[in-house]
Amino acid sequence: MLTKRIIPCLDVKDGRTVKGTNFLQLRDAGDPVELAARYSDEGADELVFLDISATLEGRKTFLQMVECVAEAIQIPFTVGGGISTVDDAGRALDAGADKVSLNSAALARPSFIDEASKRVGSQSVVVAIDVKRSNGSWTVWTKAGTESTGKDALLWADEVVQRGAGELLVTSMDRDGTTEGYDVELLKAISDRVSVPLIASGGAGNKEHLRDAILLGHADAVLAASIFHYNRISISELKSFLHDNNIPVRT
Ligand code: 0VR
Repeated sequence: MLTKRIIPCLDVKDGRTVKGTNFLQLRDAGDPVELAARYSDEGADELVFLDISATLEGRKTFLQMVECVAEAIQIPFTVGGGISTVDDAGRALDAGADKVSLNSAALARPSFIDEASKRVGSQSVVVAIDVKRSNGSWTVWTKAGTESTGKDALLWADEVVQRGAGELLVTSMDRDGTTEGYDVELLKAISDRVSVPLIASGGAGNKEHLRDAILLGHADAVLAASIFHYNRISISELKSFLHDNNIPVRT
C-alpha cells in the first residue's frame, strides 16, 4: 500500500492565511510562508494553498507568495483558486508549485480540464470539488462555495477523471471548519468509483477523524486546516497514531 499523506491546507487572502467555518467568517491564521516552513519542518507530506483573494492585487501577491514558498520548503505543494486558463496554470507551476487545483473554471467549462492535463500532465492537475448535502444526495458548489451548480458530486467526479484529472480534492462544505469530522460517506462514495487518488477535506477535528477518512472513507490523503493552524494536533503525533493503527505513513 502507498503511504497515506498528511496535507495542511492554507487558504490565503491578500497575502495572509485565513480560516473560517462553512467557507464563511474568515479570520487571520498567520503568515503563509512561515506556516508553510513550519509544517514542512514538522513532517507534512505536501501542502495545499488556495487563493481566495478577490482582487487582482491579491492575485499578484499570491504568485509572489508561491515563489517564496517554493524557496522555503522541500515538499511538494499544490496551488489553487482563480486558475481559469492554461496560462494561469503555467504561471503557478513556473512560480514553483508542483500541482494546480482547478475548481470554478472547470465547472464553467469542463474541457478546461482536458486542456490543462494535456498541457501540464494529469499528474499536475488536481480537481477540487466543493460539496454540500441536499435531500440525500451531494451537490457541487462553485465560486468559493457561493453558488450551487445543481450537479451531482458523484457524476462530476466521474467526469473530471475521464477528462484527465490526476487527483481529486473533495471538500465537504457542511463540515469545513466545524472540527466535527469528515463526511466519510461522501469520501467513500467517490473514492470507490474513481481510479485516481482522493484527498479528503473539511471537518478534521481529532486524530480519529483522519484515521476514519483513510480506513472508512478510503482517502489516499487527508487535508486539514483548523487543527494545524490552531495547534490542536501536531503532525508527528498524528503520524505515530496512524502508524499505530497500521496505516502506512512516511516518517
Ligand atoms: P478544516 O475543516 O478546518 O480542516 O478545513 C479544510 C478545508 O475545508 C478548508 O481549508 C478550505 O479548503 C475550504 N475552502 C473556499 C474555502 C474556504 C473559504 C472560501 C472558499 C474554497 O473555495 O475552497
